[in-house]
Amino acid sequence: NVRKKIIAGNWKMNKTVSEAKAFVHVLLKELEEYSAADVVICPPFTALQAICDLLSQSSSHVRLGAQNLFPASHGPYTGEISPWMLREFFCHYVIVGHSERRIHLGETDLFINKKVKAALSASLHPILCIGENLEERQQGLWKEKISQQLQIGLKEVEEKQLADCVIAYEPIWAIGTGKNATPEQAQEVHLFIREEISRLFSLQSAQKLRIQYGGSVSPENAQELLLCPDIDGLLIGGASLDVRTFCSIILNST
Ligand code: G2H
Repeated sequence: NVRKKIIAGNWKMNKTVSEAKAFVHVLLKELEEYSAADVVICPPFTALQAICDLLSQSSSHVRLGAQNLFPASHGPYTGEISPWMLREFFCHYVIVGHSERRIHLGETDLFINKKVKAALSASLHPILCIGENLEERQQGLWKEKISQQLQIGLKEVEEKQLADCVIAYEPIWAIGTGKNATPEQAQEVHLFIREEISRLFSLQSAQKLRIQYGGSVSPENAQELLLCPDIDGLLIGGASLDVRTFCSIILNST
């Protein structure tokens, strides 16, 4: 397995600028010279500038990610942020299609596809989130759901651009519930995602693509999830908010 692990913290709507700075000070100390896995933090937009400044003064490998973007370069889109605005803060990644945005803001697969393409055209790495809800899992419909989210979400993405994408499998029933998918359940879906990517693109591209797991990741379950052959990293919400907890997951992961 040549895929480098990628561990990202999704802070969601948490942390003021001063809280974010305090977190990053400790993070940079704890992860000084660490490079075994790619580490990404995704703060709210309001903290991007402050964190960008701190990262630029350090030699750390920690990367910055945003939690969302709007698929246009500029224009009359009140309250939205363009890919180029994120590039100003040296964001490398951007989360796209998180289930919380699909649920609370009505984002559709087609709109998410526009965001994936907008991110790629601005040289940002989209982290495309997909995953089924509890009902779909109980009714045995998760394959159909995942397949549709991939097919539409990655529509018109060129094969060479796929190398810049990350997929995050986040079963909705496991998000913020304290009830993570078992390593067996997650591995089964991750393998299915890789097979779908192989069908949509090629086997070679599928083997290179990094697929993260997200949903109630904690220091207790992170290691066993990461040991699964098709789990290439983690997208961590709640457990990324405490810097010591987040670092312990990273430092024990490789
Ligand atoms: C899933 C995850 C991070 P949590 O949304 O994206 O959050 O780890 O709190 O379940």
